[in-house]
Amino acid sequence: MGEKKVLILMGSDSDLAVMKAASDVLAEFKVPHDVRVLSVHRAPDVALEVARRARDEGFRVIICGAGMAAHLGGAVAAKTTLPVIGVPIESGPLRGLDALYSTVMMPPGVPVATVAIGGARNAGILALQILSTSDDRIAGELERFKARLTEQVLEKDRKVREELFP
Ligand code: RP5
Repeated sequence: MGEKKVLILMGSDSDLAVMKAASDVLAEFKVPHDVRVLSVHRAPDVALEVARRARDEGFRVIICGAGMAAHLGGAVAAKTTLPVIGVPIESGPLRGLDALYSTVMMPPGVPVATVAIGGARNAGILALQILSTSDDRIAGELERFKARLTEQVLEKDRKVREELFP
């Protein structure tokens, strides 16, 4: 494994069950990455310092997953010029809507590219797509990945039609 390219941050270890999907898809594509539990509420100085240093450390994309009043993505985006992808996590009585709004409703100038509630796998894929703009190996793997998605749908189409119209 070479230099770590993607930094995955999450607000709590309770987010790991969801956020592991981002790490898993990066591992599938053999992309070196790091994973940290760093709450911007409970450990603000550490979290912001990690965000501030991320580009110099070689990271090219940051993924932030957090639940409830989810300020991690926004605060990290305030401290870096790297692209930041936010994953709202379903947690607490509002079941992720609070985290979705907190993550997506950023002021002009400080974007967080927010995926669906619990959409950690898509966050990983979006990170791969960003890396693919300057990495032909990842671009090629993504082409094959998309082709497999198409094959899978066509196979389902074939099975459903076979079942309904034997
Ligand atoms: C957020 O609060 C975390 O991202 C997590 O989703 C939620 C609950 O955290 P814990 O109480 O499980 O540590 O900050």
